[in-house]
Amino acid sequence: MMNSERREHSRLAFEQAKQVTPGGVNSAARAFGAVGGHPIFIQHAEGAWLTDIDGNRYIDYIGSWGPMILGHQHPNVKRAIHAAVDHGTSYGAPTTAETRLAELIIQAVPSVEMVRLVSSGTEATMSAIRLARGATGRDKIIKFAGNYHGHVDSLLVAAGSAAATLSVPNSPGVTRGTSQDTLVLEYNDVEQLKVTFQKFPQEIAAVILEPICGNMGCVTPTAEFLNALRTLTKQHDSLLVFDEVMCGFRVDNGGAQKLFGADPDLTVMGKIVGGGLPLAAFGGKRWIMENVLPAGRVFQAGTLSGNPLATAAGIATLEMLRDATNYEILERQSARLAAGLVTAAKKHAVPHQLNRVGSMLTLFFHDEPITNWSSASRCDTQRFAKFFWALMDRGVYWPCSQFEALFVSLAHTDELIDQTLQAADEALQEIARNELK
Ligand code: KE4
Repeated sequence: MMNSERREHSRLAFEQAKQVTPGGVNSAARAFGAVGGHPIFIQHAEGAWLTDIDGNRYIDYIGSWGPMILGHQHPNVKRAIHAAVDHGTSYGAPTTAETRLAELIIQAVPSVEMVRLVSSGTEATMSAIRLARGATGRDKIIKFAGNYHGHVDSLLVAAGSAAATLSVPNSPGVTRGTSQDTLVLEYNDVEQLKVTFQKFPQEIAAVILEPICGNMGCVTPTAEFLNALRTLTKQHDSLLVFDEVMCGFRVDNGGAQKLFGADPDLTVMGKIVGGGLPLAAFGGKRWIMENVLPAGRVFQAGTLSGNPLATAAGIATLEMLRDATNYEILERQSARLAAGLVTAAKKHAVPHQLNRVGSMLTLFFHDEPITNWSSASRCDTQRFAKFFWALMDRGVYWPCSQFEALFVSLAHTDELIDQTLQAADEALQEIARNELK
């Protein structure tokens, strides 16, 4: 059993980091804001393991927020990066590796006929939104509460007045001018989608969604919702944009669209596609993508786009993931973990819901079905925080928010799943006992 004293170096490192970096982190998601305490600073990662700077080891269920589906330091990925680095690190000129990675993406993702590589998921969604507006000549974008698409100004919005579905900025610095063309609807609400298209006929450039949500915890679309999205966007000449930054290559080699048999117009990808290095992509139907500069007039560029080291890591990762047996292994291991978590929660009478698609899942601390942001937001986040730290003290590193998905990798063996379930059982027992006091 570990305790906070054994994270003293991380605590001191955090104090030092806060002197030079806002909040001591380079991404707000890592600051442990939702669970309290301080983040742990990582020294080493290998397979399914993280080691912090105090020497504590953890079974890792964040996997760098999704990219590490093969496990940390997979030999194929390491070999590819080492080979690439001997030829330099960045050229600002095209390479055949970028074409190879684009071909692998196009072969895997059913709706994608052309692709542009960028350096982050945010950059990919920002570019996809600009492209959708440029290709349709329209301004309005529909997004859904609880969906996160990176820190794109026009998507950093919250539901405004429920009636109008008009949005309001949800960060200082996002102007009303930027947010006024973004409409925020409730995920899985078909009626609201229909009404909104009727209200803004011929004004909606695109609808963007996480086809499998990870950013309110794991939430899946109903078949009715998916059908309505495709039918209404086609009917109104709007584009359907799947943000598969998280679920792409995660739930299937072809992502959520392959799993659901969906046919979006544009797809945004990230995380796994870069094999753990900074690389993301947006792609889709050829007639749309050929609007992107210099083929077309929609501006898009990037110094490190298609970086040689990142494309090497991405190619090695996607080549591995072409073997469907990987997804059979991920399904088996993830199903074991999910079943064990439910058994433990039931055993200790802790209200819970577990949503899972393949190797992305969330144990929600709530007893009603979690189908959208309004249901997810009713989770007991205090209880989640206790669970998080009880797992950390038992060497299991869970996502540091109730509103995130956890990820199982190919490195999560039966033994590690069992070790995790033992820790989860003790953690849930501890919660149940403390709450009865
Ligand atoms: P990045 O800019 O962080 O590479 O990607 C943004 C993004 C876009 N779309 C989806 C569906 C995403 O999940 C993300 C980023 N995900 C978060 C975690 N849920 C990244 C964690 C972080 O920001 O540190």
